[in-house]
Amino acid sequence: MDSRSSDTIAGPRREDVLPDTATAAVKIVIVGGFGVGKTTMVRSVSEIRPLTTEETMTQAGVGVDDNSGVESKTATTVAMDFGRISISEQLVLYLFGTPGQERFWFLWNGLFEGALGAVVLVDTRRLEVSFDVIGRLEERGVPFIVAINTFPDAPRHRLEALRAALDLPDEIPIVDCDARQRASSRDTLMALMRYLHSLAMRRAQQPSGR
Ligand SMILES: Nc1nc2c(ncn2[C@@H]2O[C@H](COP(=O)(O)OP(=O)(O)OP(=O)(O)O)[C@@H](O)[C@H]2O)c(=O)[nH]1
Ligand SMILES: [Mg+2]
Repeated sequence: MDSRSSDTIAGPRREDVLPDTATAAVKIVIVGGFGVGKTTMVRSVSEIRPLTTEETMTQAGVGVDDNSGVESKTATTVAMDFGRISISEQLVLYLFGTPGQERFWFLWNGLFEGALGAVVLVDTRRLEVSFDVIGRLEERGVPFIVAINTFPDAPRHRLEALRAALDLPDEIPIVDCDARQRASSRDTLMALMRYLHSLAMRRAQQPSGR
């Protein structure tokens, strides 16, 4: 039989194979309102070909989906994004991007399951879409940082003003990012990992161990 026949299943690409040195894997969710750049971030930073579930936005969504502020958007995530990045030879992050349209938010609970932490992407032109997102993470007890995804015409707020508007405690880091840039997305994930590390250290130092 011709070994190159069309029904031959290709093996994994070399860059998709997890290195033998990887000893720890962590689940991270990238969450935020509609069109804040979640899929863009997973795409820019993933070392494997990311899995995305984007569908074209059609007239059927008019009146159902809220696309105010991002009217030019033509596709939206309907289930999740998935990617992977190795932070070191040992540590691998599995990235799950959530859908932003409210009618798909019921999927979030499954995506939050087992997550060590989250990045909340925020578009300062539409801060209000972040309120519910942050509320849900707080309800589920998933630690998170906030990343301001800088769109060209977005207003620049002082950090304290932003913290007050989002009602964030002082300890929660707020970072700037450009989700289209791999280095910037990676820096954002590193900021989350540092925050998670500091939380774990603080918990370990508590006498009760809680
Ligand atoms: N200027 C700028 N544009 C961005 C940035 N990040 C994303 N975009 C653009 O914003 C649009 C929306 O990005 P997506 O990644 O689809 O947003 P999303 O949060 O996954 O959207 P939903 O899944 O529909 O909620 C795309 O056209 C991106 O090219 C950024 O950092 N700067
Ligand atoms: Mg998306």
